[in-house]
Amino acid sequence: MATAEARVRAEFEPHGGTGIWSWITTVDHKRIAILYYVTSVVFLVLGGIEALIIRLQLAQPNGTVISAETYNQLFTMHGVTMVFLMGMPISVAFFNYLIPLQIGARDVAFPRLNALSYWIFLFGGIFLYSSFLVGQAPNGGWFGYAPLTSKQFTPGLNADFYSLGLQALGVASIMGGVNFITTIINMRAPGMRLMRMPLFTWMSFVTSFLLITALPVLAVALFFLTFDRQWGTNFYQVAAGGDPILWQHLFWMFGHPEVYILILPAFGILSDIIPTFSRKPLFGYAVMVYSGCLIGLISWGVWAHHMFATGLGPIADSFFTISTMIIAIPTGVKIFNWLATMFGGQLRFTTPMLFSIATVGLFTVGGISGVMHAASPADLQQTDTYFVIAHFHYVLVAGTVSAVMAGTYYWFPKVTGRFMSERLGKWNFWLFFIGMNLTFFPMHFIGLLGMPRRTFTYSPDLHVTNLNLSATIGAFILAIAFLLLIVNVLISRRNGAPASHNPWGAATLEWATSSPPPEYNFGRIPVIHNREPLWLPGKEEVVEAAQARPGAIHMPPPSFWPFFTAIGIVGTFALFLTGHWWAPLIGVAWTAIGIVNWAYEPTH
Ligand code: HEM
Ligand SMILES: [Cu+2]
Repeated sequence: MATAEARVRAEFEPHGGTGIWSWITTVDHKRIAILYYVTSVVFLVLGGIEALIIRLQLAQPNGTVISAETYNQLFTMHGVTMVFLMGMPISVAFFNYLIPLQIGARDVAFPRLNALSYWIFLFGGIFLYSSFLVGQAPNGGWFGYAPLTSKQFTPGLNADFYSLGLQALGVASIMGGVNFITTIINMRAPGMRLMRMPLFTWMSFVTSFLLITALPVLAVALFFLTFDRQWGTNFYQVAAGGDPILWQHLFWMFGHPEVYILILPAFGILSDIIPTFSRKPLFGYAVMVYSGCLIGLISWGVWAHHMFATGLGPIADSFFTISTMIIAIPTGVKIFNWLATMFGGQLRFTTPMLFSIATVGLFTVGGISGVMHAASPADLQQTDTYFVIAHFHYVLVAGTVSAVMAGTYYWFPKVTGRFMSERLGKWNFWLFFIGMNLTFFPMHFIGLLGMPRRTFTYSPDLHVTNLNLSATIGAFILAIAFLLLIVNVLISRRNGAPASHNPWGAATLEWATSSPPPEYNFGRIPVIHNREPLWLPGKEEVVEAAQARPGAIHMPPPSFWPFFTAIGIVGTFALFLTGHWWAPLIGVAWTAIGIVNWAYEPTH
């Protein structure tokens, strides 16, 4: 007697397939999410290896592990990788998997565009890393200041790989932002009002607006750089009336919203996990939504706090000092509300909850040093030193990465139908916590004692040798913690304890579907009556609808054209390296073939 599940499947023809071709042609948001996650973790490992080599070089004064040029390439690629090839896409992995499930949709608004974004990201990352094959990886720092990136000071292809690679990745991010905004506005289940959406979806919504507004600014800056390098224009050339400070303004107009593109998804993850393991609704839901929107808005008005040392003048310095301190207020509200949610709750210290609590605490440490930088006189001491390195690793490693680890342990049962090992999870957490603080806390003092960032050696007279050695030891402990996460994922996929559709007893809609969800997500689109659909009256109906017999549901068929078109788009940028004006036209023609076939392929 076929199970109910099998009968449901029998009526709905899943596109499925598990071979490589099914992954190349998939347009299913859940599978695209897995592609984003796995690829981002591979880049996390690459960025981590770069960081470990940097730490080996800095373990002792006057280190000789690597040369100055290699050091420049490694820290630049470490920063570029961790921001553009790990931090942003791993958030998109969670966006992709969760948004449709949390709002009650069968997929995102533009499934093929979704696949295209992924393939551009992958090929863009491969293009950037191919620079190591020719020994000319980007070496001007992740924020590529002019005029260092000009042809005069970087005659090799280093800065071309940087500008063309980031340009391609920007296209993928903007497409993704448009896709998620359209999905959230148009594809919510009946009754899923905006102010009933889970915080994770809300923070993804705000982040998507930052993606489509901030990445174009970077695109303009990169076009100016490419024009200067390829065709001898003078946007950043002082002698010809250009201005290198223009690059800094453009880069940080993108760059500061960028750091919120990296952290707001993490805030969303915490706001979904902490209520579940406190057995209490999120404290101050509406205020959490508004403070997230406010952070997104204000993030556009603080960029020049990265430029206090460029001599903007007291008025500008004062304005950006105040605006930067103001952004600490909505952030503080979030930290208070997470604590208020836990207060008086029935706390369960599962691995996802431990990572969430650590994220709240350690992110606050990073936030406090951020407020210290906001005071422009103090920043003149701290800028370009290891104090700044400590600051942004507390907000990015103990913020974004720690929350991603929490989210991985939390939603793994939904994605696989199995739990991750809690025993390995606890090891993962404590090694991460100890490694994180041992690596980056000493850096506050290394910086205040005067060690500049981006220098491949230092003198023993600086008296920071032991601090640097402990940072290096910490980095290796952190590396073991990352490996444990990967091992736990690989083992638990097959051997983890089976998980039901709602193993944590959570409140949000994604837990109404089976674990893992079927290709069509919901048998019937449920009607939503409140903010915690699986905690409040009507929860049985919601689950029953989600797992009902599907009937004739149309799901978009697999397509090869996103993969094909992505080769054309990234190829167009890569062919600028040849220096021949006609070469990129080959990429344009290839892309055109992809788009025409895409437009005329049957979707029913
Ligand atoms: C895995 C542990 C990590 C270690 C041990 C580490 C270590 C370092 C070190 C030592 C530097 C400074 C190099 C220098 O200026 O001389 C650095 C720079 C940087 N790191 Fe990390 N990092 C780690 C993870 C991350 C993560 C997860 C992110 C972002 C999400 C990140 C983003 C950056 C950025 C943007 C820079 C600046 C690069 C530049 O100056 O151009 N790091 N990291
Ligand atoms: Cu900033």
